[in-house]
Amino acid sequence: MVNSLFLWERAAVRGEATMADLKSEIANFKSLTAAARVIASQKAQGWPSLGLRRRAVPSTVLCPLPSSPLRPLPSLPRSGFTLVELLVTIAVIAVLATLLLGALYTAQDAARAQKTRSTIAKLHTMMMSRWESYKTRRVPITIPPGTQPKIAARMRLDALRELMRLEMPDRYSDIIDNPAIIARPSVSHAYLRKVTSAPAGYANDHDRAECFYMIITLGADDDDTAADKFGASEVGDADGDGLREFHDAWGTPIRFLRWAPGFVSELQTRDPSTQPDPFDPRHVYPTQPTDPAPAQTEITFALYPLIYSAGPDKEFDIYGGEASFQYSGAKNNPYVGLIAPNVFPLGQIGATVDIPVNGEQNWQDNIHNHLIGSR
Ligand SMILES: [Ca+2]
Ligand SMILES: [Ca+2]
Ligand SMILES: [Ca+2]
Ligand SMILES: [Ca+2]
Repeated sequence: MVNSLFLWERAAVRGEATMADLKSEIANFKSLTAAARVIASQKAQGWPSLGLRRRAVPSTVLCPLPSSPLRPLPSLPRSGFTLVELLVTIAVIAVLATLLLGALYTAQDAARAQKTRSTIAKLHTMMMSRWESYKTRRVPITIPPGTQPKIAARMRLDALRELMRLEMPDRYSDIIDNPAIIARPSVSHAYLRKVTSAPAGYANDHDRAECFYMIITLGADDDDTAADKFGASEVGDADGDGLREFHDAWGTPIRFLRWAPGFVSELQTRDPSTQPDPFDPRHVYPTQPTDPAPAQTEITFALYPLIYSAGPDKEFDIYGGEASFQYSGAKNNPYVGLIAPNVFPLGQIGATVDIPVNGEQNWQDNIHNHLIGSR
C-alpha cells in the first residue's frame, strides 16, 4: 500500500493521476487490510480452517508463497539407481573383468610357455649331443677271450646301459648305489661328492630335477660354463636343500627321465619294427625265452631322454616309478615296468597317469623335449 501511494504521488507530480485514483487506492488498502486480518485470525485458530489437512502433507512438500499460500513444489528428476539396475551393472562389470583377466592370463601363460620351450630346447640340444655319443662310446669292460659274439654283445650292452645310468642319473640311487658291472666313472664321483656334501643333506624331493641339473652342469668334461647359458629365472632350489634345479617359467623344477619307455610321442613311437633300439645293433634283446626273467619278456625300441615341464597347472602326471625303485636291482633294464607289473602297477616309467589322483589328466599341458625334438 505504501508503495502504491508513493507511485500515486509521483504520478500526481507528473500530472498523470487524479484524486479519484487516490480514493481507489485507499479503498484497495482497506479491503486488503481486512483480508489480512481475516488470514491472521484463521492462522491463530489453525490451518485446517483453510481446508488443508496436515496429515495429508508428508508426501508433498508445501510451501507458502505470496501469491499462493501453499502449493506443491514441482517434482524433481529421479536420481540414483534402483536395486535391479545396480545388480545388472555389477553383473556386467564382473563379466567384463572375467573376460579381461582371462585374456591377460592367457597372454601371460603363452609367454611363459614360450620361455619354457626355449629353456627346454637348450637343455634338449645339450642332452642329445651327449646321448648320441653313447652310440660310439668305448665301454670300460673286459670281455673274456672266446666269449660267443652274441653273449659278448650283451655284456657290452649291459655295461653301456650302466655307464649311461651312472653318467646320466635320474634318481639318487643311480648316484649313491655302487656300480655292479663297471667301475664308477669320474663324473659319477663328482655327482657323489656334490650330493653327499649338500649343506642340509640331499632330500629325495625333486631328485629327477636335481640329478638333471648336475648332469648338465657337471657332466660335460669340456664345458664348465654350461650353467652360464641359463638365466637366473631358469634355475632355482625349490626344496632348499642346496641342490639346484632348472625351473620352467611357472617356477616348477624341470624333470628328467633318462629312460621313459612308457611315454609315447612323435619322437618316441615305441614301434620296435620302425624304431629299433639303436644301442643294440646286434639285437641281443629281447633275449631267448630260456634266459632268466625278467629279460625274456621285454620289448625293446628306440628310447629318447625325456625333459619335461609340468606346464601351467604345475602337475606332471607322468609316472616316474615307485620311490623305492633302484635300477641297479633291475639289471639296468631301460624297459622295466612292462615286465614287473607288481612293482610298477601303473605301467612303464614315463607313462601318463593321474598322480596324485585329482580326476584330471594334468600331463596334457606339459611342455617336453620330444615335442621340440621331433620338429
Ligand atoms: Ca632335493
Ligand atoms: Ca633342491
Ligand atoms: Ca601339467
Ligand atoms: Ca592329475
